[in-house]
Amino acid sequence: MSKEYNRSRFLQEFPSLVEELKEMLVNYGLPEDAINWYEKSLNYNTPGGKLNRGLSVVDTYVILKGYKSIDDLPAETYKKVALLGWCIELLQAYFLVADDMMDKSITRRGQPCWYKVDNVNEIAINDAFMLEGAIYMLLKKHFKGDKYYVDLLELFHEVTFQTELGQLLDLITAPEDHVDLSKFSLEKHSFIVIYKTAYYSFYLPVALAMYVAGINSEADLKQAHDVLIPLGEYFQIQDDYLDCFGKPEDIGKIGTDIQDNKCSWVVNTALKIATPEQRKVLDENYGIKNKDTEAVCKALFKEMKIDQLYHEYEERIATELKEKIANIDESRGFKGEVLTTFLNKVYKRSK
Ligand code: DMA
Ligand code: MG
Ligand code: MG
Ligand code: MG
Repeated sequence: MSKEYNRSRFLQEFPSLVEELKEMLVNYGLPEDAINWYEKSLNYNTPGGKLNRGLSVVDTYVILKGYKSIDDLPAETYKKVALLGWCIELLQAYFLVADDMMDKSITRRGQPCWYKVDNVNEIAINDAFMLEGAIYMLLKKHFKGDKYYVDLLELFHEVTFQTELGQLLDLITAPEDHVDLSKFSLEKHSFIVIYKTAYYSFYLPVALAMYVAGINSEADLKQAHDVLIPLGEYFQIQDDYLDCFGKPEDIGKIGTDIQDNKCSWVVNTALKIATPEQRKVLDENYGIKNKDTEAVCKALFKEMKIDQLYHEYEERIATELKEKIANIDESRGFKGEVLTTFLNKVYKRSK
């Protein structure tokens, strides 16, 4: 399966979804300027990323069904599975539009954050809601007749709620006006990232494909969960690492975690090993909206060799996950290969 081919095939599906959503607005009698606004928001916020989550639904389904490539799928089946992939991308778009406002970020995917675009501002809040709303309009239109329709709805609802729990804890652990590093810990970090990232980015695409493929016993969903959640935690630890150590050209965004007082893996790892002097530097410089104090923190993280600790963590977790995958019970139809594919996409990524 060529990665580029799968991606372009997946992208080809998007314009028709935009048309379907616009048609719904036409049927509600909305005026043209509102329809154009929605179209612009959909196109600006949904397809510009790596599309890993959406593509994963298709990849997972192909593997579970034992196909060789996406071209072996009946056209109708491809459309349905790709639609679920786009629903995750819409969920991601919804979270990101809101996340960038809450994090006061400047750029996303190499362009200004949506709320930073001229004339958008706080309307982005409603645009975020409408990106989420698109998921349920599309699911109803395309899946209402399927016996797993309610499973899909419940899964999207629960995973959305779990993500919001993670975002809540992320935000209240990083208040803007008050830096208190004693509120941080690697345990709290683990909870935040599992909820704010791992569920929707890793468990959701696989669970969706499993429902469509009919491989959906509690035991198999749990097997997927038990690898994908720690894998998602690893992915967000990479996000935290890249926020500090990555290049903006690679990651498509400018890191804000230090200035935003974020409970990131980087600062938590530093806190765990800091000498009293290093701790004092962090207390005085972390979480302040200022480039100079940010540079002081970055220099300290370099001096403390946090990047080396990150690479050690990366090797440790990859080995652990490979072992878990090797022990997957495939007797009910689930396949460890689904998880290996995910691990290979994440391992040592730089963007
Ligand atoms: C993002 O966390 C989580 C969600 C649910 C969007 P983040 O703020 O670390 O993401 P980013 O670094 O991409 O803004
Ligand atoms: Mg953010
Ligand atoms: Mg955030
Ligand atoms: Mg981040």
